[in-house]
Amino acid sequence: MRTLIRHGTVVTAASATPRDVLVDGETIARVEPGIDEPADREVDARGKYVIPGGIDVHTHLDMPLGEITTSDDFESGTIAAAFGGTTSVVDFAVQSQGRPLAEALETWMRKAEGRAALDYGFHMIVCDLPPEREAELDALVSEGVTSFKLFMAYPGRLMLDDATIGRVMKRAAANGATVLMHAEDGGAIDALVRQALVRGQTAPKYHALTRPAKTEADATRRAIALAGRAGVPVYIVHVSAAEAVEEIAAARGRGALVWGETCPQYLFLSDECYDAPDFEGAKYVMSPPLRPKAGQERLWKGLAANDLQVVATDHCPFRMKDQKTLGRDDFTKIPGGAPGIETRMSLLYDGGVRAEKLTLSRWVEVTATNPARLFGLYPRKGAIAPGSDADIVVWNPQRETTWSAATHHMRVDYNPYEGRLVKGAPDLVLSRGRPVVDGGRFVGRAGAGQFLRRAAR
Ligand code: DUC
Ligand code: ZN
Ligand code: ZN
Repeated sequence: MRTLIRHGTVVTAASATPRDVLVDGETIARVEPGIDEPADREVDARGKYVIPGGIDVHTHLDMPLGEITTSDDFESGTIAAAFGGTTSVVDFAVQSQGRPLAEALETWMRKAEGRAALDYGFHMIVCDLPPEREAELDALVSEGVTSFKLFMAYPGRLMLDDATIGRVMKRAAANGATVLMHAEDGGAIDALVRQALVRGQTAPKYHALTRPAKTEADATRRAIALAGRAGVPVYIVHVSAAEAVEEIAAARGRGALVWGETCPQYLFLSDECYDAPDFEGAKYVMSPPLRPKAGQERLWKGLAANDLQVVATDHCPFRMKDQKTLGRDDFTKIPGGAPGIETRMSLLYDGGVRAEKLTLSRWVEVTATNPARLFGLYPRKGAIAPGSDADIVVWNPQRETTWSAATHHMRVDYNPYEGRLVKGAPDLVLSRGRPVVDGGRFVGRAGAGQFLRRAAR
């Protein structure tokens, strides 16, 4: 099957130029002006942008948390992602304490296989690793799982001590993996949480009040120091606080190998959401929490100036109806996380490019190209170039969407951006040359997605 996309503006991380794109089978064959070749399908992209499909390197599909599970699985989640202009996800396999890492990978492979409509890869969340089992990390790298997420928060569950973090980092330095860090000071937060509960402070807003920005900034600084000692690059996930951006910017200024990811919720929503009446604030219970509005400009500037390199979603959906309500009388029991896999590209286009905070190329770079570069997928993904996978979005800058739980495709009963009007949406989404979303309809297939073996550094 050959598809010729004509008369569009091809936007890459480097340029925005009028080009035609010829797709042959699963890959891009030519990117040139005025291609005149026969094709099975011609797409008129006049007035539209032709961009590499979005890559969301931070999702939690079908993820158990205690007795419950995130409400999107690999089918519903990747379909929703496609509607939003994303064509690949990198999700997190989670090690069970004391169990082999390979077992977690197998479990997550089974969750995705036959269900994912888009290509998918995995990071591994490592929550315990005695020295004699470090070789398991090397085995993951050979399987294409080339990044490990570690936690500095959630003592007793996911948090690692500095010695273990140091060992995993050294091993990653040697086997070419990258370390992702959840940077929040778990000890300090736990103390604040216990105090709040003693005082009877149980409402959702206390989730945010017990995780102050300083706990994020302090942990960020420590993560960078530990990574520096081990000689491994560290990618700080879900950066929410201006103070944490300062730590990353300062370290990069000193030449440290550190990258920062933020998420739309931290760019567009603020801690005022926790003042919502009744239990509504639970919609925004996530870690790190939403921060004061005043700090958002620092995140935007950080993205524009390359202090931060990636916008991913941390898509971690739980229903309000019967999941978030588990914490009605105790904020510590509210499952943390919010949906966003579908809304990322349009929010960033509307509130970033149209608002003149990001250039078109930077929008593509932080949503697709950098995620591919940092996680071993480039130039197969994240590029519009001959030889790259034909993961292509024809982006209509005029198409409007009013985000709502009533019409979105994520399998969750609320949308954090309910009622927000955005301009810019995909007209056509191709995954390895095959249409998955066309004119607002899903035309792909659950199970068509392939596992992405990612390269090490
Ligand atoms: N960290 C994440 O990255 N996602 C969900 C919860 C968390 O703490
Ligand atoms: Zn995290
Ligand atoms: Zn996450």
